[in-house]
Amino acid sequence: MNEGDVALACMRAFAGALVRSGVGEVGLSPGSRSTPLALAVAREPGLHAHVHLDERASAFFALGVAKAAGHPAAVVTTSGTAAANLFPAVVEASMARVPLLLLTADRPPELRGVGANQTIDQVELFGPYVRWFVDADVPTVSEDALGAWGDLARRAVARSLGPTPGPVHVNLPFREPLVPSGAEVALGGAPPGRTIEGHQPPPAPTSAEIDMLREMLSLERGVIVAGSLRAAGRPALDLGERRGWPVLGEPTSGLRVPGTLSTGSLMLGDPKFAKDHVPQVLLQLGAAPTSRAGLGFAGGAERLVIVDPDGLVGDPAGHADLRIEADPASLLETVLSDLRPASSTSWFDGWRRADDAARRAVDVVLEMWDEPYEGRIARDLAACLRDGATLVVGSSMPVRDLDAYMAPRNGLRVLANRGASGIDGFVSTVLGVSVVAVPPTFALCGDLTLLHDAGSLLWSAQRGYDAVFVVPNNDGGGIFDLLGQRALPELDTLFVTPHGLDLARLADASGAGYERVERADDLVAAIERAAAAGGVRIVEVPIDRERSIARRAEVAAVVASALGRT
Ligand SMILES: Cc1ncc(C[n+]2csc(CCOP(=O)(O)OP(=O)(O)O)c2C)c(N)n1
Ligand SMILES: [Mg+2]
Repeated sequence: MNEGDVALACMRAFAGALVRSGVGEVGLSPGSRSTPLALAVAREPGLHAHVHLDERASAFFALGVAKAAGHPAAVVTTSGTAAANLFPAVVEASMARVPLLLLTADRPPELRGVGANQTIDQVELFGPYVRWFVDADVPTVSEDALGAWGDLARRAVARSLGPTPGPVHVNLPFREPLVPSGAEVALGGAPPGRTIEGHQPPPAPTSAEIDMLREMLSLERGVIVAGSLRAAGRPALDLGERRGWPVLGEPTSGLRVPGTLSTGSLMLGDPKFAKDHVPQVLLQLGAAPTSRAGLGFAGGAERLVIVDPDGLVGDPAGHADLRIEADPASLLETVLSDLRPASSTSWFDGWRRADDAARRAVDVVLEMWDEPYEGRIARDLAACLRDGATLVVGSSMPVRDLDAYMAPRNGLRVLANRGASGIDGFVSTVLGVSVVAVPPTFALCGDLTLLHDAGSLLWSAQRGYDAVFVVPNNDGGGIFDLLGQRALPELDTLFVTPHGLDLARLADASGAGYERVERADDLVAAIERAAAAGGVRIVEVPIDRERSIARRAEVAAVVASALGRT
């Protein structure tokens, strides 16, 4: 029996308790110091190890799993910069409230701070971005080792789930020899039983908060805006119906469903419409709106009420008159029955007429254009997927285009890394989601977003995942054409960064399937072919930047004129 045998036995107790706490998927990367943990994970029948070369990708992969499952996934790394590579996904998980277990191997205390190879200070490595940090003991045979390691795993899972879900870091020091001899080690104590914790509910709102909410909800001209949310639920729609308030659900809210506005962001982008429709109260559920127009509209409301289960930063401009940390569905259900029906339907009818007119006008113009346009790609992709599908959408223009152009529908789940809105780790996130979602998982992302995580595509495209990436390729970050940087002489070199890279060759090198779509009408058939073929596939849609800028202006003009006629 050596140190490696003891460490493996303890890590097996830890891994077994992870399974009993509902953890199933683990991202894992090669390394020596993590040997006992890696072996324990691989040898635990209830855990599925997904091997990634790059720890950053591995962490985003686990984030994708956890985001789709609503339950933590784990990521295992060796020591040193391997552990530091988890940071971007940790930040995203923290800000988007995604439960994640970070299991980093480390040197034992006597080898820290003395210049040992591949050793950095891993204590509290992720600072305020984790909900809990534990520097575990070096594994030893003790009276209650089974109970203690099991308990550590169980507590880590529980802390990742609440009260505010997020990442938990367990730093695990191991002494050499790290490789077990194969000798059996009998650990003392008994493992804790099966305890699967769910999300812990936020504290109940006070009666003063509820009274104030009722008062706000009794105003006549209200609008409900749902940003990123774990579960918005039916009560928001019931509230809209009862009070005659339009509901504008961002795709990631789960509330872009029939009965809600179809072109809300495009309408709010029309200055005249926004000016004529300032609400007495805007009820924001979850995160702040993604679009500038939505943000401006929320900021211009006479009163702003925010209901969010996690206290997400949902009020960047600091306008809120009332903020309640509560689950929107149950809170709204509580107050719904006390609210009287709207006294007139004119406010609601005005919004509905405008939305119908804008939708019709936008659809007509999108159908007229033969060449691909990002707005139509977003609209058609969201519309063509089967019920039960999951769509992961990248930051930059794709998330905004989906918000602007997606028609309400049931049966589609939309996910995005919008906690910190990075363009990093996208491919890995999608592949993680694909482990949980109905296959295949669909993704919409820009070319830079795909390239940022190209390593993950190279590593994972042939590892049995099922995902279709639809990539409007405008040769760089087209978003900068729509921002103030457009006026700078350095627009291309410092901001858009055209790369000229051939995505077909990237697909070829990684073994991913590939198809290029040149005409707008051909996209849906290409997506269906890719989905039917299985595996990881890229559908590239070339976009001309200058033409896209002109098309966006044309859509805005068409919307303005349709709204002007209502
Ligand atoms: C990790 C990270 N680095 C940089 C940025 C800043 N950024 C926001 S959008 C963007 C360009 C994205 O380009 P692409 O994915 O091609 O989408 P497009 O703008 O063309 O729609 C960049 C660099 C970011 N959000 N995240
Ligand atoms: Mg781009």
